[in-house]
Amino acid sequence: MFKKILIANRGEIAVRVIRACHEMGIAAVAVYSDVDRASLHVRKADEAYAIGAPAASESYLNIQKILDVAAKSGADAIHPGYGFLSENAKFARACAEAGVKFIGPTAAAMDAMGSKTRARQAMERAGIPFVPGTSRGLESFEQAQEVAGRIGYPVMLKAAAGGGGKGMRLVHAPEDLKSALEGARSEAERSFADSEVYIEKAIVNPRHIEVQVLADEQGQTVYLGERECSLQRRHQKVVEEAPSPVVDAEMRRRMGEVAVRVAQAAGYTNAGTVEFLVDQEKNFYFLEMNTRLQVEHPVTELVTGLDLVHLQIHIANGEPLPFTQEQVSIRGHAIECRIYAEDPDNNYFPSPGKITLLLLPSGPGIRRDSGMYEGWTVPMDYDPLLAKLIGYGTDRKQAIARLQRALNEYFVGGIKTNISLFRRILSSPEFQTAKIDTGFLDRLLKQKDERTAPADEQTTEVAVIAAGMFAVMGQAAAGAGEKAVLSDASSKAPAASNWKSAARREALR
Ligand code: MV4
Repeated sequence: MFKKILIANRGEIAVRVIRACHEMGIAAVAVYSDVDRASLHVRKADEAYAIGAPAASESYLNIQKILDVAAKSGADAIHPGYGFLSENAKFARACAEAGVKFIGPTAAAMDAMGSKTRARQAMERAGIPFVPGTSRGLESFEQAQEVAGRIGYPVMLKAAAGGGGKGMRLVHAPEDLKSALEGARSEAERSFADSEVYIEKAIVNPRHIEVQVLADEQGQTVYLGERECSLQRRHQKVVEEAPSPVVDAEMRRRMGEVAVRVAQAAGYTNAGTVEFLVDQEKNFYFLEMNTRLQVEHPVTELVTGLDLVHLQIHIANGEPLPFTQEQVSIRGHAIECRIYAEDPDNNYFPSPGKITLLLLPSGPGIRRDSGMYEGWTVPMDYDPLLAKLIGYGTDRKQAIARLQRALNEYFVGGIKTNISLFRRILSSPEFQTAKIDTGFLDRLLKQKDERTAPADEQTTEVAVIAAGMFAVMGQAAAGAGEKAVLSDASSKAPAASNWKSAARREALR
C-alpha cells in the first residue's frame, strides 16, 4: 500500500481525502497557495508545502510545482480531488512519467471522454443511447440547418470541449439557428480555444441523473446507483440526493448497466460518473462522463455504506474490487446541501471574509464535510464552496426532516452564506413531493422572498422572545460572538438594541 499520498487540492475535498488517508494509515501531504497557509487542509495534513501565488495557474494548476512537492516529500501517489487538475490528462500522464500513481483513470480514458464529440462517437460504436444529433463537429450552417430540420426543433448547440453550459445555445426556430451557431462558436473559441460545435435534439425540462461507477484495474466494473442532481442554478448544482425519487429498481438496473458499458467502452478505471438527461417519459440519454470523484459523492456513500475514497486508493494500488454487483445494495435516502459563501440578498454573489462565529449542526443522520473553521478567512480567489451538509434517513421524508433540523442549528457569522436558501428549498411543497426538474430553482427564486414579506403572528412572537432573551443575557452571554453579529449590522446603536435587531433578523430568515 502507498505510504504517503499528496493531495493536489484544497478546501473540504482535501480534508475529505486526508481523513481517508489517516483511516488507512497513510501519511497525507498538503499543498497550499499563499492565501491558504492557514486553511483547514494544511492544519490536518501531516506535511504541507507552499506552491505559490493565489492564482490557480501559479499553484493548484501548476503541474511542475505539484510534481516537485511529490518528489521532495517522497509521496508515492497523488489524489487530485475535483476541479483543478482532476480531469487533466496531461497531469495524469506527467504523474505516470514521474513514477507517482495518479489516483484516478488513465490519461487515455480521460482523453476519450474529454471531447464530447469523441465521447459520442465511442458511445455510438458501443450502442449506448444518447440524445439524437451529430457525433462530429458541424462543418457549415447548411449542415446545421439540415440536421436540425431532420431531428426537429427545439435543438441544442453545444461546444465539443464544453461543460458547465459554456458554448451552449437552445434554438427554438430555424430563423434563430444562424446567430445561435455563431454565438456558440465564438463562446467556445473564447472559453476553450476550440470552436468545434455539434448539435443535439433539445430535451425539454430534463432531469439530470448521474450514475456512480467504480472500475478496478483487473477489468471489473460496477455501478453504485444514481444521484438526482436536477436542482441547479446557472449550471451549478445546489442540492443532490440518492436515490432519485423518479428511478425505480428496474430503471436503476437499466441505467446502471448502460453506465457500466460506457465506462468499459472508454477503458475506464477508478471512480467515475456517467451523466444522463432524463425526459418526462423517463427515457434516459447518455450526456457525458465525469472522470473524477464528484462533489456529491457522499450521498452515494451514505446509501451504499461504501467509502469511495478508500476504494479509489485500493483500486489505484492495483487491488481488485472487494465486492460484486450483486453485493451492492441501496438502503435509505441521503440529501446534500452545498454551503457556499455567497449573499442571498445580493443575487448570490460570492461573499468572502472572516468567519467570526461558527455553530455546527450534528446529531442523528447528519454528515458535514467542511473546509472552514471559526477564525478562518474565506479567500476570494477560489470557488466559494465552504462545506457540504448531508442528511441521511431511512426514507426521503426522514432525511428532509433531519436536514431541516440541522440547517436550523447551523450558524455561520461574519460572512454571508446560502444556508437560508436550503431552508426555503426543503420546505417547499414541490421539493417535498419531489417535483424537481432543472427549472425548479429558478421558479422558486422568482417567487417573492418570504423575508421581505410581512411576518406572520407566530414568527413575530418568536422574534420578540429571542430579542428579549438576547437583551437580558446581554454582554455576558455574548462574549466573542457579539462582534460576529454586530459586524454585519450597520447601526451604530448600543449593543443591546443591536442584539435585538440581530435576533429579529435571525428569526425572520
Ligand atoms: C441539454 C439540455 C437539453 N437537451 N442537452 C446543461 C449543462 C450541460 N452539461 C448539459 N446541459 C443541458 N443539456 C439537450 N440535448 C439541457 C441542459 C440543461 C441542464 C441539464 C442538466 C441540469 C441543468 C440544466 C440546466 C439547463 C440546461
